[in-house]
Amino acid sequence: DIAVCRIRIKGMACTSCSESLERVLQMVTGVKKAVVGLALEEAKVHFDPSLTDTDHIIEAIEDVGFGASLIS
Ligand code: 9UX
Repeated sequence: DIAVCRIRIKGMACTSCSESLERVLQMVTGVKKAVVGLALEEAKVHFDPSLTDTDHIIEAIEDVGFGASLIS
């Protein structure tokens, strides 16, 4: 199965931020697809729940210096 979550992202200032965060998320084990919206301050992440979870995804975002909190 694939799950989808939405995460509020704080601290992105330009498209390089959102593009690099997308690449970071796509490298997280279990993440199948990640789309980051700069203006929306939001990431939509599709993931395999047998391989990762929202806590891990949020940690990966915080590790590269952005704020992250689960929306849904
Ligand atoms: Mo843009 Mo983001 O100049 O950390 S890459 S602000």
